[in-house]
Amino acid sequence: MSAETQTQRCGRFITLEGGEGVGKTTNVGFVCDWLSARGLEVVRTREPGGTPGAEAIRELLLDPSRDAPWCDDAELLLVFAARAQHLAEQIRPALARGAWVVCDRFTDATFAYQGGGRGVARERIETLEQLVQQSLQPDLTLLLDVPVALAAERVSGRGAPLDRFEQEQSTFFESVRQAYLERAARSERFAVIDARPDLETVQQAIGDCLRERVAAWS
Ligand code: Z5A
Repeated sequence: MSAETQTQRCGRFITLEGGEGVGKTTNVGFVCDWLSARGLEVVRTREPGGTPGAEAIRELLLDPSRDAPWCDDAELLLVFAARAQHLAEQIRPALARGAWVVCDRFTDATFAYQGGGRGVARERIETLEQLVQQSLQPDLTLLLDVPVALAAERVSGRGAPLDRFEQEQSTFFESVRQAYLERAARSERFAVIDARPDLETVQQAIGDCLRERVAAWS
């Protein structure tokens, strides 16, 4: 195994997941502040993206003005190309030096969007996951769960132009949500957070979860 694919881990890896508009970006900041307040070195990042090369791939993936959509395999490979660069350049070095990495989306998003949403076979995604990540998995995944209609209201409330994924139909997002919930039910790595209430209540739940998990790790 190459040095690049093996991570000597001292830090912890926390991901936030969920459909569009559930509050991931808002709450990534809360998680980072919560950890920093405890004296930890925190690296905030996101997927697709997190490094200049991976951000360039993100642009390709999200651009709504493309004449022809990506075929499913191209989309899947672009997602993992961005992830490979992100892991090599940012995530693995940060974990190796003992930083805590907080990432807005990671491979669970691939299982939810490319798997649940587009219908790509789970085995195909698992093959690339193994190739790119080896054994690296998040220590904790906060799955923010909101009904699709409420999430869509929050996205339209922001008034920003919609990217290529945000232009999908609600049936696509129902499949994405279902895929996330099924995945969460199969692994203790996940904490499902009811993200319907006001932000203060949601962040109280996230703080409670972090307190419990971090205590269990120390
Ligand atoms: N994608 C993929 O297909 N495969 C992959 O492997 C990966 C990604 C990694 C880009 O992701 C797209 O890439 C994504 C899937 C695909 N597409 N989609 N859809 P992204 O994370 O950048 O895009 P996003 O999911 O669309 O993120 P978002 O729109 O920024 O949503 P969010 O981060 O979850 O929500 P937010 O911006 O924090 O909050 C939305 C609004 O709601 C905002 O005005 C907040 O102030 C408000 N808000 C948040 N929480 C609350 C509460 N509790 N109450 C009331 N209002 C709230």
